[in-house]
Parts: sequence; C-alpha cells; structure tokens
Amino acid sequence: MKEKIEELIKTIQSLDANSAEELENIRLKYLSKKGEISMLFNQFREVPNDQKREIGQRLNVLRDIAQARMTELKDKIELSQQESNRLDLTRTAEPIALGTRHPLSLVREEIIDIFSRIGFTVAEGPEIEDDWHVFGALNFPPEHPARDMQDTFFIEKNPDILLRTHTSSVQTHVMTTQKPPIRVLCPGRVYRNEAISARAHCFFHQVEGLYIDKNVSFADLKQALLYFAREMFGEDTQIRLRPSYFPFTEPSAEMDISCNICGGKGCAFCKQTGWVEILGCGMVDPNVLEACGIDSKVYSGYAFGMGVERITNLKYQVKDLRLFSENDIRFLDQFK
Ligand code: 2NM
Repeated sequence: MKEKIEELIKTIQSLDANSAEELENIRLKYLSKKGEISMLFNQFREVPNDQKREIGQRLNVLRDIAQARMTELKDKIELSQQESNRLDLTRTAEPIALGTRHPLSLVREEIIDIFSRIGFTVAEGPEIEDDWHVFGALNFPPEHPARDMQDTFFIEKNPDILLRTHTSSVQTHVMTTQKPPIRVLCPGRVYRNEAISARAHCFFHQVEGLYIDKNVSFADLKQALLYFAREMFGEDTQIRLRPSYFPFTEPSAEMDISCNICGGKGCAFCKQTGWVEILGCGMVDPNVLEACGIDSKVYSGYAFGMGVERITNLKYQVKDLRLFSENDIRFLDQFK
C-alpha cells in the first residue's frame, strides 16, 4: 500500500488536462467515490495498527496533492479559454484597401468611350516595330529627323527594329490587313529618346484615330473632334484648328480647345491666350493610303493623335509628368 500511495503521488503530480472533459475524467479516475484514492481510503481499515499512523499521513498527503493538482488544472483551462475567447473568429475582417484606377487609364478609357459612341473600335499592336510600320508606310522620308538616333530608340545592332514613336504603326497594320470602311482607335504606349524632366519623358501614351471611307472630308474630321472636345471637357468648350505639318497627313492641323481652367479668359495654364493645344490631325496623305494598298482615288480618310498625359493634365492639373510613372500611392489615391 505504501508503494501504491507513493506511485500515485508521482502520477498525479505529472497529470495534465486541456479541457473540462479531460479534467472530469481525472476527477472520476482518482477522486470520485469509486476513484483510486477513495479505494485506498477504504482499504486503510485493513492496515495493521503499527503502520496506520505513517500510511494515514501519506494518504492525506496524496489526497491534498490530488486536490491541489485539480485546482491548478482547472485554473489553467479557464485561463486558456479566456485567451481563445479574445480571438473572436467570427469577427468581421479588416476592410481590404482597394486600389484605384491609374489616372492615365481613366482618361484613356474615357477617350475610347467617347469615340466608341460614334462607331470607333479599338485596335492594338506591338511596341517593338520595324521601320516600315512606324515610318516607311507613313510617308516619313529617309532623312526625316524622327528617324534619327536622337529621337528614336533602336534595338541594338539592327536599325530596322525600333520602339514605336507613335501608335500610327498600329494603323499601318490595320490599313494593310483590313478593307475600308475603317474606323479605329489605337491607344498605347510610345517611346521617344528624350531627357526625363517634369515636362518630358522617354515614354508616354497616345490615342490615335483613323477613319477611312469613300467621301471622308475635313468637315467630318472637324465635327468628330468638336464632339470629342465637348464630351471630354464640357458642352461650352470651343475648338480652334491651326494649320500644321505632319508627314502622314495633308492638310494637317493642330487643335486647341478654349482653356478649361479659366474658361477662355486667360490664365497661367493657357499662358494668357485662352486656348490650349490638345491634339494633331489631318487628312491621311494619299501616299500613306497607297503604301498600305488602299486606292486613294476611291477612298479618303482623316486621322488624329493625342497624348493621354496632356489630356489628363488638362483634366486634373498634374504639374509633373514623372508622377504618372512613379506609382506613389499618395498621388494615385487622389483619383478615387
Ligand atoms: C497625329 C497627327 C496627325 C495620324 C496619321 C495616321 C495614319 F496612320 F493614318 F497615317 N495615324 N495617325 C496622325 C495624324 C497622328 O498625331 C499627333
């Protein structure tokens, strides 16, 4: 019996329980009426008198240790329950911070949306092009300055492969693979070899438009661009066309809109002129149509091109072009 008591003391001191259920099983096994400790107390009657004192003391020690261990385990279980109650797994998750559309994407989508309402569809093409699609087919003479290393990024060791300097190269693809009537919008990134500053970058974004059909006139061009200007900048917007020059159009023009910041009265943004330039345009040069296999005696067309950064600056007054490519969240967050 002595050995049994000492053995139980050791066992009980090393007992562990992690739930109320486990604890109850321990109580039943050792401390209940039919538990091992109660059984020992029952057997105590048969202990010879000369051992009763010693064994009785050890039995009391065993019972005290068992009760103390039960209390300890009960406290431990309660504490861990409080802790897991603090982790409320049903609680609503922290809101996820949603990103925002990039301002250039917003404006590009708006331009596309406006022109799609008058029948334009979108065409896209590669940023790495050959000379013919960017310059050759588009009436750029061999000695044109745009073909210079200073302006265009060429792929090393092959002057025929280059980064497109305008998305007109996509229109070359469209004109050589589709038959008129053609009415496409070509949005995309273009590259020019320029020193980076607040006002220039080595890449920017364009949307170019092209409409080819029988009897397309300059009046059609003017009406489409007036519609665009008023949809984009408000119904009171005025437009002004100034004669200009581009290799791929004849005649060519640049379009100004009445300054949408001062309403045409004159301010720092329009340099007191009341007008701001927003795009270039013109009638597609017959040489371009012929180079792309379109009969210039049957068909005519207009084309226009605009910088998405420029339109965005007008809409949102962004002071530094570099902000568009720095991905600073403090800038981007303002276009919610
Ligand atoms: C501009 C200005 C004027 C243009 C011309 C063509 C094409 F492919 F038909 F020849 N596409 N885009 C064009 C004309 C672009 O951007 C300032």
